[in-house]
Order: sequence, then structure tokens, then C-alpha cells
Amino acid sequence: WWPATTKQQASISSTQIVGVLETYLDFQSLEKLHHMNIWLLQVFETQIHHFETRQAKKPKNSADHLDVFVECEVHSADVSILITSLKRVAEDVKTSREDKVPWFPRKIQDLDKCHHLITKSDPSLDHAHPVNTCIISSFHYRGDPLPCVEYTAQEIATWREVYRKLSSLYPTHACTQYLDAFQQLEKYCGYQEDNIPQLRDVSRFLKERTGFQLRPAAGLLSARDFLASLAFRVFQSTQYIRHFSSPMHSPEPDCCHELLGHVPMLADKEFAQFSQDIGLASLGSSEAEIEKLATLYWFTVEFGLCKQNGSIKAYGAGLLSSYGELMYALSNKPEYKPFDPEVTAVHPYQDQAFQPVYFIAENLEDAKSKLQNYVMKIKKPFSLRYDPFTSSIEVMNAP
Ligand code: HBI
Ligand code: NLE
Ligand code: FE
Repeated sequence: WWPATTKQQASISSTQIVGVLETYLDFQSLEKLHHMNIWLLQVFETQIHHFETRQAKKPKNSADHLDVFVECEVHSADVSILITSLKRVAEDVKTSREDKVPWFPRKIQDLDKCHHLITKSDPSLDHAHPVNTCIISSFHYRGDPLPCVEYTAQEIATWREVYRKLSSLYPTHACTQYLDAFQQLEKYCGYQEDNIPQLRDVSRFLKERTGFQLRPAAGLLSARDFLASLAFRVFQSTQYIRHFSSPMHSPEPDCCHELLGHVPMLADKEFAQFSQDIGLASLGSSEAEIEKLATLYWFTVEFGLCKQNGSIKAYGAGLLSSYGELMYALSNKPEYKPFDPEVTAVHPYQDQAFQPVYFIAENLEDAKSKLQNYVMKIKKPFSLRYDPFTSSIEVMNAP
């Protein structure tokens, strides 16, 4: 990882990155450079091209102050994620690309470039987070068959516990769309307490229902990459399971969350369209817009509630895969607000424990049309249309 301890400045121009490490050229800085090179190699499949030290323009405390310039090339798809990463650790990040449109996938094959992982915690140190025991899924290319996993007896035991507890709650807590699909999945897709369904089978099932397909993801992806894939009706799904010590809640996605939370809802036509609409809105959007869309996604697809026959039901995947939070969300203890994209998109959320507030939609159709109204107002210098025949994006009035 790019060293977080040194004060840094960086300026970025199109495909060229110049990092200025405000430090002396000593063993420590060489070490840091080495780390940076590994980071660039692993995350961006690139390396440092040019390395140079210069007399600092604005020496601060020390006379022999040096700036270290680092140059490398990255794919244009990676520029915005690199900027975001740099902003986390650098004092000052300047870029000449801020006003330009960030790269986005235009055809489904381009999703091979949408795999940037973000790390929230060290899973080996924190048992609340799922342990990624499989390195499979890290380099999956479109067209590869989805990998099948042989889960251990302990992993199946975790699944069994999660499955049993949750399926006892669904009849009273889940929305009807969920219940319908869940029944189908039990009938046709191997959903049962002693079997963790394989992504391959589930993907085939979804494809027939709504055209959605699964793609294996190695972990939590950047919001930009994750949302972009939704534009193509591709859902990036983890394949490993949560730690056995916390079956009732995991702060990060795992296969229980994907299979029990997301998959049944993605089998619903209305919901599939809603998901794709958020994805389409994210393409070429600014960082600030992505943040709002990710928040909307959070309070709907992940933690959404809706009215149904005079009561409140869950349709959010983060609720439908967590016994603890599903109980809590419908317990009347948390705060409830009506779903309104303008309000919801800027509402703060937290991703480590239960939500303090949930947004209630009138119904899925209403949520969908409210969202469509919202995304129409996002300013972009072009308009987009998804062509389902070629699985590609048509861009109109391109700059
Ligand atoms: N990555 N693999 C994966 N699964 C998710 O559900 C997910 C993600 N990245 C971001 C994300 N969800 C959301 O929190 C929004 O930021 C889009
Ligand atoms: N809290 C959810 C669960 O335990 O399944 C996962 C949420 C992922 C965003
Ligand atoms: Fe999720």
C-alpha cells in the first residue's frame, strides 16, 4: 500500500502519475518506494517508469529537502480510482482530469477492468469480517465458466445455521417478491440448508428470470466498479463465507449475503430494473455523484423497507441475509423515514453495525420511478442507452 505516514503531494495528468514524496532519499524512502511499486503492480498492473529526486521547490524545515518524483502509466479506467486512493494518503492531490468524464465500461467485456478491491479491515485480525479463504475469483475474465467451490463441513454448518434462522423469519419479515423467488430457488436451484448453492447454477437461474448474471468478485469492490457492472445486469458476487463465530451478522458481503440477500430480489423484474437504473446512472458520473448513488444503493438495495398490505417488509439484501438486523429493522426501535432520493442520497450511513435509520418505500414500482426522476437530474455531457442485444452502452452527444 502507498505509505500513509509520509507527507505527500501528487499531481496527475491523463495517463501519467507523478507522485511527490516529501521525504529524504534514505533507506526508509526506498522501502516506501518499493511498497508503492508493489501496490501499483498488484492493483493497477503497472510499474514505476521513472524515478527522480529534485531539490524541493518549497523547502520547509530542512535545507537538504528533496522531492521524489514517481512516474508511471495506468489504464484510463484506473485513473479515478488511483486519484481516490491517493487522496486518502496525500496532503494535496491535483489532477488535470477533474473536469473530464471518468472512464466507464461501454461493453460487457470491459467489466474485466472493473475489479478494484477496497479493504476496510484486516480480515485475519477481525473475526466479524468474513475470511476470504479462496483466492479463486481474483482474476476472473468474462467468458470463463464460474468457478465451483467445494465448501468445508464447517462452512456448510455455518450456512445451515444462517439458512435455518433466516428462513424462519422470511414469512413474516420479507416482501412478497422475495418470498416468491425464494420458493423458486428452493425448488429449482438447490437452495436448502445442507447445500451452499454454486454461483454457476444461480447465475443460470437469474439469467432466465431477469437477464441478471453473477460474476465472482474477490471482495468488496469500489463503488464505481460495483455499480458499473449493474448497468450490464451483472452482479459481482463474493463466493467465500462469513466466519463461523458471527453467523447472524457480517459487516461485509459473503456468499450468505449474496445468495440469501441479493439473489432472490434480482429474480424480480421490477427490482432488476431498479438495480440496473442505479448502475446506468453511475456510468461516467463524478466521484460526488457516485457517492450519492452508492448511498441510495445502500438504503434501498441493501437496507430498504417497503409497505405491503398495511405492514412493513424488508426488500434490502443486507437485512435479508442478517438474522440480527432483520429482527432489529422491523422492531420499531430504529428510526424510519420515507424513501425520497434527494434526502436518502445524502443521508450519512455506517457500514459496521446495524443502521440507525431505514427508508421505507411505498412499493418497488414507486421507488423505481422516484429513482428514475432523480437520475434524470444528474448532469452529464452525454446521454446513455443500454442495448440489450449487444450488452453494450450507446453513448449519444458524446463530448
Ligand atoms: N462490492 N463485492 C461487492 N459487493 C457489494 O455488495 C458491494 C461492493 N462494493 C460497494 C458496495 N457494495 C456498496 O456499498 C455501494 O458502495 C455500491
Ligand atoms: N449485514 C449483512 C449480513 O450479515 O449478511 C451483510 C451486509 C453487506 C453490505
Ligand atoms: Fe450487498
